[in-house]
Amino acid sequence: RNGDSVVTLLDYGAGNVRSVRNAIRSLGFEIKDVQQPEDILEADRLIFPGVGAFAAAMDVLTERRMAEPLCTYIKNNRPFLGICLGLQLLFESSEENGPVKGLGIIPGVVGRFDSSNGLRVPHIGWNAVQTTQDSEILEDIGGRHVYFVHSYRAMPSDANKEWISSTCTYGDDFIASIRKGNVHAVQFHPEKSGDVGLSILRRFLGTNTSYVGEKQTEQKASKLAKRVIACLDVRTNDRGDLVVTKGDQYDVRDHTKEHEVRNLGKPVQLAGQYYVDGADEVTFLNITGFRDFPLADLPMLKVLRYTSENVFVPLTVGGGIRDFTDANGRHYSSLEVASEYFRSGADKISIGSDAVYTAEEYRRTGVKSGKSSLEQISRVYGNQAVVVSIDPRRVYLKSPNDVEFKTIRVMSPGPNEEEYAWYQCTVNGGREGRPIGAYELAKAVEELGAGEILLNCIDCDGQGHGFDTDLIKLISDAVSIPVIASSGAGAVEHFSEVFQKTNASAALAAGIFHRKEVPITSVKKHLLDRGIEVRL
Ligand code: 1PR
Repeated sequence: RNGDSVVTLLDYGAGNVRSVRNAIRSLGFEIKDVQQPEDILEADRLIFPGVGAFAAAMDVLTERRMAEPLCTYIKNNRPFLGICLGLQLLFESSEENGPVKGLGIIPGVVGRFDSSNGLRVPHIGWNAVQTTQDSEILEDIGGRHVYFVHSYRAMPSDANKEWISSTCTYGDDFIASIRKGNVHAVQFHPEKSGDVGLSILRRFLGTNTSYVGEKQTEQKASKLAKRVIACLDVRTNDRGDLVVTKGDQYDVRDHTKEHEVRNLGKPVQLAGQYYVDGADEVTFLNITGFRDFPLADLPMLKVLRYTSENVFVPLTVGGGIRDFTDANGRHYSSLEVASEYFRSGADKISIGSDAVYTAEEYRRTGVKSGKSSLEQISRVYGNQAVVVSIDPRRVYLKSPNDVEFKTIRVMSPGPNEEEYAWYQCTVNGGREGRPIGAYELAKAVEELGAGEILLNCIDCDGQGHGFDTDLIKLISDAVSIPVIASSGAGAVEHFSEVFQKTNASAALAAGIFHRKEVPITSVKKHLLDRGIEVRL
């Protein structure tokens, strides 16, 4: 074994570091896991991808007697790369469920983003970094977008300024990376930052090739980019093959005699293509997850495993995330289902039907039981890992007083000249309407711990007439977590429209990408021409 190609990984088992492993392997390196404290001191290069909550991570490091060798390793100026929490833990303390003491190597306190001025927290997405000193591994990266997902951050101060190698602006200027000698740490996720991220890892690993993309001549003021997401609705067709399908208002069968499930391609292959085309994220929805038991649905887990080997942007998976009792009476909790997805390479899971029942219950009782899928998964993996997917249908009304739910005055009247509408939530892939509106659901799930909302609209799905901007404005103004606009994209103009008229953080499309009508690059270029910040 050639020692030069081995990287030591400090994975304390708190979450998904599969993508870090995949990224290291894709660069031709082998991974040696830290098994005991001594392995840290013997490492040639150490990568520490922190996951989960600050306090829990410190507890594990202390219990396993790893905190001390880690501090020694860093103080000896040995090659080190901390990622996300792996940066935060180097500071003196964190306010996350605290104050909690950190490793105390860098002066400063890690605090929460201030959401009081309407800033959406968590900070999720592609934001540009400004390099402040020769950071070595960030060469050529200043002004480029990298992927962040976090609610806490360390702030620059006189006491820590010699450590700072780049900053990023989100509300305030916070520390995006540090460097002193051979010690590096980044708040963002290089393993999820596409080519730019891989080039950062490559440089840390010493293969020192420059970033091959277009050279950035000047650093732009950092601004969170609007994300363009490719969505793959996945199910098994009548022949038993797992296919990417696409519905019209959720009907995925052809209008022919055979009535077959539309087949638009293979999930792993399409996801790989969208990554190369510049998708900022890829979402898989197991659209028959409400029927089948997801853990029996091994093909979907395999899809994630294979996809995450080559796709270095965030992956979300949804469909069937709920408690389940199988035919033998064995009970699986939604947390087990989600954990299996995370282990297979998902960065976020998305909950649909189950979140509707939870929100209904919460509205009825006013009590957070703490036992719902949403609450449990968010508690263990953090709210940035939990998306709630809403499948609303527009219901026209003569008067806003006709229902107890939030209504809006519609731009174009309904079939009987109705001027108002509410958006009724549905479950089981749009098959059943429930007594709760999209507005009420969004507010409730935000309180219960959702980190993001994927906002579909059954009326617009697959129609290509544009997003329902009334609905998206209503929801994106009502919550302070990011909202992903979905359903109805048919042309590049629909993307600029949704970002200009609403506060959506991302726009998702399926049909136009699968049918190759509009490439992702054209969407990005159009947004850029309209002055909308995107990652190129
Ligand atoms: O309820 O937790 O099992 O989750 C089921 C998930 O599957 C939900 O996220 C739900 O939205 C999704 N789903 C269920 N049935 C369908 C269906 O189409 N029959 N797909 C379905 C929903 C909607 C979008 C679509 C956009 C963009 N797909 O994700 O990709 O509307 O399409 P477009 O750009 O072509 O207009 P659970």
